[in-house]
Order: sequence, then structure tokens, then C-alpha cells
Amino acid sequence: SSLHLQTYTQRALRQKNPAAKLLLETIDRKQSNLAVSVDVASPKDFLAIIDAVGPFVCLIKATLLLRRLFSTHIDIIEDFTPALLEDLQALSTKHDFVIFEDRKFADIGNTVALQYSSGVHKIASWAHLTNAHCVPGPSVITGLSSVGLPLGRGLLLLAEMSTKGSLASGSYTEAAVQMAREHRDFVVGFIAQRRMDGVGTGPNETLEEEDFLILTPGVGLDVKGDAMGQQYRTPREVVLESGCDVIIVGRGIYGQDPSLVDSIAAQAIRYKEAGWAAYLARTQI
Ligand code: 5IU
Repeated sequence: SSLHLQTYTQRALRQKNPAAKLLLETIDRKQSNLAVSVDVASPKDFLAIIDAVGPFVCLIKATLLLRRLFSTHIDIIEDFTPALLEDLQALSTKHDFVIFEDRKFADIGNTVALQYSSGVHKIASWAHLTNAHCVPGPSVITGLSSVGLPLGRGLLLLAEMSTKGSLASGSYTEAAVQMAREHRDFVVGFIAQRRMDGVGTGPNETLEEEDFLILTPGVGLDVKGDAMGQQYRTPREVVLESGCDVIIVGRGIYGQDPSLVDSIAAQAIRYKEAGWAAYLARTQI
């Protein structure tokens, strides 16, 4: 199937899940397939980075480093959690980006439903997209879907990882795709390193209407990895050669000093342009 050769616009029209549709429309409107991953410990840096890169991204990936932020400060500032989330949502409206909470749910259905809906974070109430490991089997989707589907949210399954020696490969990846096929209303795609359409099906049984979104971390223009097993590929390798839809970039953009907002914006523009050029090359073949 050649769905990835279609434009984001064409694919947005066919999407039924509201979060997936919003993401594709946002990519199209802003001409950006760049997502920025904001993994910093200070709430001030967190919001400053998002404000700086906001105009250039389709999506912001938060990590429950938010959890770390909260647990650090929650004793001191009582209403800290709602305030930070309100700031994040205000920036999402101001700059027109989708919010993805990289929560990596991985427990039984009942527990993940509680983690998704309740606690101090109430993730389902503010994150358009979240993700889950497939280790628990389909019940992780059932649990999350019971909370997220009525709210118009979407789920990404972790089908592959960017790290050296990742165990998410081969039959594990195929099982992830199979799980997604059975919950197409809520599972909108994957965190993966390549397209997943038709994975695990025979050569002649590729499903025509299979259009998963592929969001891909492990993207860098200047270095090949870090000292802890992360592996980077360029936007061109990820989008043009592997057919992925969204590049997720963290340290490549905010670097070693999260307080330098001017250089952060400049890096975001650089990655945005590289990601878009790779997409244009892919769809104009
Ligand atoms: N992330 C990966 N690789 C993966 C998965 C998640 O890098 O396979 I699943 C996360 C980790 C971090 C971000 O939050 O994506 C990448 O950050 P850097 O661009 O700074 O490496």
C-alpha cells in the first residue's frame, strides 16, 4: 500500500479519530511534521521552551517528568499541578499544537484506566494523545479506551524503540500492530522507526485502508547517539526513507542549555524545514 505517499491533507480527510484528525490538520496548517520532546526538570524552562518552539511544531511531547516537576514542587505550591497544566493548555491554544503525554502506560486495564483518568494529573482531560506499552496485551487498550474514547482522545502503541538492543522488534512489533488493528477507533498509530502498514500480513493481504500514524523519536541532525544507548537518524532517513509521519526531537533542539530561547527557536526552524523537505520529497516521487 502507498498510503504514506499521500499528503497529510488527504489522510486528514479520512481520519475518524478526532485526535488523529487534529494532528494531521495541524501538520497541514502549520506545514510542520516536527514534534518537540520537552524533557527538562524546571517548570520555568519547560514553559519557556514550549513558548519558543510553539510556532514551529505540530505537537509537543510532554513526559511525566511533569511527574517529577510536580512531585518536586507540589508540597510547596499547593495548586501547582493545575496551574502548570493550564499554562500548557494556554500555549497549545496560542501556538496551535497537539499535546502528547508520553506516559507509556503498561499495567492491567483497570489500573491504567485509573492512572489515565484520575490522580493529580488527570491525563485524559488535557492530553490529546498518549501511549502504551503492549506488554500487558489488549487489556491495556480496553482500559485506556474506556476513558479516552468518549473524550475523543487517541492512543499510540509502542511498536519499536530507538535504543540500542531494544526488545521491541520482530514478532513483538507484529503483535503490536495486530493489537492496533483490533482497536482501530482508539489506536491511531505507533511510536516506531518505520511504517507499519501491512506488518505481519502476507504479501498479498495488505489492508488497503490501513493508515497508521507513525511518530518517531531518535532524531538528530548533528550526532548519531548519546552515551546511554540512544540512536539518532536524520529527518530525511526517518521521513523519506522509512516513511514515518512525525519526527520527535528533544536535545537536538533544546541542547545543553534549556534557557537559550533564541537558539532553541532557531534549531526548531532548522528541524522543521528538514522534516518538511523530507515529506515533500516523499510525496512528490
Ligand atoms: N523516546 C525515545 N526513543 C524511543 C521512545 C521514546 O527517544 O524509542 I518509545 C523518547 C525519550 C525522550 C525523547 O523523551 O523520546 C527523545 O529525546 P532526545 O531527542 O533528547 O533523545
